[in-house]
Amino acid sequence: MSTSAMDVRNDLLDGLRPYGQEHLVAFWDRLDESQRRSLAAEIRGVDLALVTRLYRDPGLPEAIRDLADRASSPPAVRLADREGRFASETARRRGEEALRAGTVGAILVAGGQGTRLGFQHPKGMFPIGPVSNKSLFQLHVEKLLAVARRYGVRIPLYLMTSPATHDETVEYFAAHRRFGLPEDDLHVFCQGTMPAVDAATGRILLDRLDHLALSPDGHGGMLAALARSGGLDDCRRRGIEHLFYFQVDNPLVEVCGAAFLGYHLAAGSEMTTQVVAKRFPQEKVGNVLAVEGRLRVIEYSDLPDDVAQRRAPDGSLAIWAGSIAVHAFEVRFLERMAASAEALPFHRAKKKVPYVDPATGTRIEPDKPNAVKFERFIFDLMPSARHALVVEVDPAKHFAPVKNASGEPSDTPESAKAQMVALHTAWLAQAGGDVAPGVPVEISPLFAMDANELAAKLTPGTRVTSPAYLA
Ligand code: UD2
Repeated sequence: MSTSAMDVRNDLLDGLRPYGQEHLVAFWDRLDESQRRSLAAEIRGVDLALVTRLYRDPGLPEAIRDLADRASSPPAVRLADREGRFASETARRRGEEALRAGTVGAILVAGGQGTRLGFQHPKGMFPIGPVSNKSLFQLHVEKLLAVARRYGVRIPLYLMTSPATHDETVEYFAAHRRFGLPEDDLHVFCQGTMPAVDAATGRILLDRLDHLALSPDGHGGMLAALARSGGLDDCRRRGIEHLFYFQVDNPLVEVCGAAFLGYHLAAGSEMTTQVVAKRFPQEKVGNVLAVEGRLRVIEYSDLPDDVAQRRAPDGSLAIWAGSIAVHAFEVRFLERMAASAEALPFHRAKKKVPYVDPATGTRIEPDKPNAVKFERFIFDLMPSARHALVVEVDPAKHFAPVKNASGEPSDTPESAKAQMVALHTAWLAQAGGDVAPGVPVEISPLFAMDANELAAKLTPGTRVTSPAYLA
């Protein structure tokens, strides 16, 4: 080993020793020059004091039980009442004013690895159009373009990737000319990572001899990454005051919905979140709770089962409001939060993470959870908001998550496509058309964003008898 390689190793060891992480350079002499450089850079990028503190910290469970015991369900405004009439035209008009004034932007988080779906590319590339086969990314961009066109403005898209999805996402958008989004209106930024640690010892895991087991730091990583990438400055420069936030995996999301934004604005809310009425206690959505006048979200996996099962006197779920991870943020609120390192706590999750055995250098595929991963969740900003608001939406119109692979019982590509077809079939019926039973129909957002827009374009009496894509 050259003297300089020894120096680098010794230097790294000095930093690692106080935290008991010396094993990370155990295979130094087996690495070539470029592998050493990349491993050294990865090690230097880790906040070892933070990782040590997080591993030792008992985590949230006790605090969460305490919170859950003091919590009640939040009051929520309803985007549409049970009959489907808009609860408030005033809210819609307010949202439309902001859209027309060009003060609204959008953030799409797409850094997740989509492991459950079993798709080998960024989830946004997954083909979801029931007839068109268009991808989630294309669908989201077309929705954004349709809103921008309706209000005669440009709406910037801040798109978050992770190291696992970044390059392929960028190439995909370039290959498709951003699906029509002007270059200036797409700001792609990459979130940070956190190392996985051995659950029994707290040692950081090596994924390969020259590479740490790193994974995205949760969608809460958006806050720091948006600021770091210049996204918040870009908002300020363009006069964007509010950001509509959504996840890549929901093809039914109403991107920049005017009524939703209108409620957010009318309430002077710093953070507004969409919820659905949970169908069963352990549904995989965040639970929105009110604790001593502050709203917060407790993730489904963190909510103790007995608390989730609690019932109101009328038999309905006491904790009923499920966050579908669609939010509106005031940009000034994000700026204030981004300035505070402690704004978001880390959550721990036990996961199966393949690793290199530090004693032998062999790679091991564990058959049960062996590691702790640390992630931040963006919804943890909610208690810090001076004003926060909950808006209830109809899941049939707003929520069709694509989480699991085909064949699983729920939240599959098939269930999402079926929901899209059902909604578009209903729009056609409302617009005076008719679809033969069992025939799939899909309406491009660029053709119509709702039943009213469709009615203006459809010849009355239109009958669809074979698979149709209206574009
Ligand atoms: C998320 C919410 C859950 C509910 C549900 C609705 C969390 C922790 N849970 O559950 O409360 O609202 O969605 O569908 O938010 N992502 C990143 N970077 C990351 C991790 C995730 O960009 O490091 C993105 C990911 O690409 C996806 C979204 O965040 O768009 C949700 O991630 P998930 O699938 O891990 O969350 P899930 O389904 O457990």
